[in-house]
Amino acid sequence: MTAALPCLYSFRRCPYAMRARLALAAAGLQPGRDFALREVVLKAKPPELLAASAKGTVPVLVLPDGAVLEESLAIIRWALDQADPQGWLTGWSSAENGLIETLLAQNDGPFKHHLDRFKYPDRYPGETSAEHRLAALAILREWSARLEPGGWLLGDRPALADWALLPFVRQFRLADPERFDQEPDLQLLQRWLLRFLEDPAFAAVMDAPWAQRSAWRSPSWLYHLALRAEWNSARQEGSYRRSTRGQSLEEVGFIHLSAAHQVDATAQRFFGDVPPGELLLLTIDPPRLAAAGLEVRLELAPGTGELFPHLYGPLLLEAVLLAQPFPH
Ligand SMILES: N[C@@H](CCC(=O)N[C@@H](CS)C(=O)NCC(=O)O)C(=O)O
Repeated sequence: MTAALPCLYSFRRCPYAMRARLALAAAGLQPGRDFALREVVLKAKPPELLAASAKGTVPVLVLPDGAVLEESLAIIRWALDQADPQGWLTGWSSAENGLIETLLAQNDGPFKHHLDRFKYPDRYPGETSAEHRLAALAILREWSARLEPGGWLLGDRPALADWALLPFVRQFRLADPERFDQEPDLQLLQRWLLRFLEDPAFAAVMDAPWAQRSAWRSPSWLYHLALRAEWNSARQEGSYRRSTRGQSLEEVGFIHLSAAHQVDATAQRFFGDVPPGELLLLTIDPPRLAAAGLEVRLELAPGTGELFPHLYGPLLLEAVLLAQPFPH
């Protein structure tokens, strides 16, 4: 039997998750081989993530002994403890280590505060986006000045501080790239960011197997493949009543569902010819079906010898957590 692997819950576009993935990669750890990676969607967090870490943020690393690291910096330090061949955290003086801590605190504190209020004004009514942009820019100018001697925050080689701040500066730029690129007094920082954006190490953690476009399928959830047009009609009608392709709930008596591990084979068997974009994977929350008195039975599917979940009744829209294009 193979030993259980650490498990990382991650979200492709999250800057905290990006820096954790960068550190794991720098330590030479690989998803699939050294740890399992579960890509999540923030609006439908899998129950396994919430059971491990009730605060529900990513990244989270669950270790085989049950220990849970629920802060990106804790995950980074764990990774670098395994191996730190690039010297993210090794080879610095105690004064330099102090500076790394200060930069991390400045990023995760004031910079992130202003970044959010600049980038997502709708989420912060009463706040002035432009003022927060200026406050964030003042911090960026400070960081830019630090790059003067060697091109990195602490001199001529990157430290943890560089890797940990870069995904957030990238986010700042993404809010208004043209304006960022033309911003005066920021040339060194613009170059520092560009070098990161073009770095294969960054590209690697933004692509499979480090970052999947599709969410991890939880064994706690159930799934159903639906034609987009039929799902759209169901949303107008208030409930979904297709059993499987070409058959209704009324004709069959139940709706065919799949467990997480059965989705791919079901898609191949019944939906292989559906044009891209026309097939959706519905993620279903069983407790919501149960709360509405709807029964799911595990029953043998003829010809497969396999048990499949069957929903005896209509699929409530409220029980569908996600409807995502399949394959993604
Ligand atoms: N201090 C945490 C912050 C992580 C965090 O806030 N992640 C965001 C995504 S970028 C999140 O999971 N938010 C929860 C949500 O949006 O529901 C860390 O360093 O790991």
